[in-house]
Amino acid sequence: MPSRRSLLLGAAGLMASGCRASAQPDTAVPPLKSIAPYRVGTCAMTGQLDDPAWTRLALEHYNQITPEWEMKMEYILTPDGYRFDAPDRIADWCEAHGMALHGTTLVWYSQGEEAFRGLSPVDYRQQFDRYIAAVAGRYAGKVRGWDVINEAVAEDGNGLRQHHWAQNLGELDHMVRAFEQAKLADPDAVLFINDYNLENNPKKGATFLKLVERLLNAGAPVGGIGTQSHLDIEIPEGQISAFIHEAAQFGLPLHISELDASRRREGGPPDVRSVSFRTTQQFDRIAELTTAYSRLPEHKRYGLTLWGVRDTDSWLRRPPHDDGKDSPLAFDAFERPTAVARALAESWT
Ligand code: 9MR
Repeated sequence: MPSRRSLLLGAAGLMASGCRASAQPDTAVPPLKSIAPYRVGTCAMTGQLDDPAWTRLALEHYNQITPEWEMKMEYILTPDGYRFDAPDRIADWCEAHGMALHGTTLVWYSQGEEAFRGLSPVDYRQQFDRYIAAVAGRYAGKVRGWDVINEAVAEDGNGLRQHHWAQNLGELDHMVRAFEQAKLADPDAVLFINDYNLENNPKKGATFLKLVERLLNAGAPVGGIGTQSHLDIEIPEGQISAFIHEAAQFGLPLHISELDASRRREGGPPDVRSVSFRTTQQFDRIAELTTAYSRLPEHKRYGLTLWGVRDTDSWLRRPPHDDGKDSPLAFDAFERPTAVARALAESWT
C-alpha cells in the first residue's frame, strides 16, 4: 500500500517513474484554509482582483491577504502626495470577502530615498513620522498587522544594512521611531520586524534575532517576528526548525510572511538534479517548516502567507529569475495543486 507521503507527493512520484506530471490527474488538496490551524495568506495585486481564476483560487484556499507591492512607499508616496487608490481597493476587497489584511511595509531600506533626498533634518524626521501616521492610521482597524521594518539585516548577516533611514535617523533609532509611530497610529495592529534568508543563512538568522532583542531592550513596541521564508531547498534538515524554535523564544507571534521555495539553483555549475529529486527536497523543507510552526503554541502563530497563488504569479517567474518552469508556490499555471500544496496539506492533516 502506498504511504500517505507518496500519495501526497503525487506528481513528483509520477515523474520519478518516468511519467510526465502535467499529463497526470492531480492529487487534490482540501481548501488550505479549512485545514490550516492558523491563518493562511497569499499576496495580491489589484490587477489580480479582476482575474476570475485568481480570485476563485484565492477565495477557496486563503483567508488573509498581503498587498504584494501597492501598500509600499514605492506606490503610496508620489511627487504629488500620497496615493491610496490601489491599497484602498485591496482593503475593500478583503473586507467584502471576509479576508484578513496584513500590511507591508512601512519602512524598507530600498525605498523612499529619492522622495526624502534634500530634506532638512527636521523635515526629514517630520516626513518620516507623517508617512507612518498617514498610512498606518488609514488602515487602522482594517489590518491585523504591519511589517514596520523590512529587511534590516545585511545580506551576509554581518550587522545591519546601511541606507538613508539609518544615516539620517540612526541605525537603531530609526527602527525604534518607526515602531513608536506605528503604535501611535494603530495601537491594535501587531507590529512586525520582517526579514529573509533567516532559515537559509543561520548567521543572518542570529543577527536578526539579536536585533529583535536590541529593539525590545530599547523599548520599541515590536509585537511580532516575520520570517519571509523564501526557502532554499538545499539547506540541511533541521536548520529551518532550529530557527523557528529560536525565534519563538521571544514569546511573540511569528509570521511566515512570504513563503515560497524555488526548485532552481541560481548561479554555479549547471544543475543536473532531476525534477523529482528537487521536488522531494522542496516537499521536505516546506513540510519541516510548517510542522515546526504548527507545533508552536497558538499565541505564537500569526499565520502563514505564501508569496503568490499560482506559480505564474510568483516574482520567481519574472525576469531575471524566470526559466519558465519553476514551481515555487502551491498551485501551478493550470490551478492544480503542486508539491508545495501537498506538503502543506500533509503537515496540517
Ligand atoms: O513580489 C514583490 C514584487 O512584485 C515587487 O515589485 C517587489 C518590490 O516591491 O517586491 C516583491 O516582494 C518582495 C517583498 O516585498 C520583500 N521580500 C522579497 C519579495 C520578493 O522580491
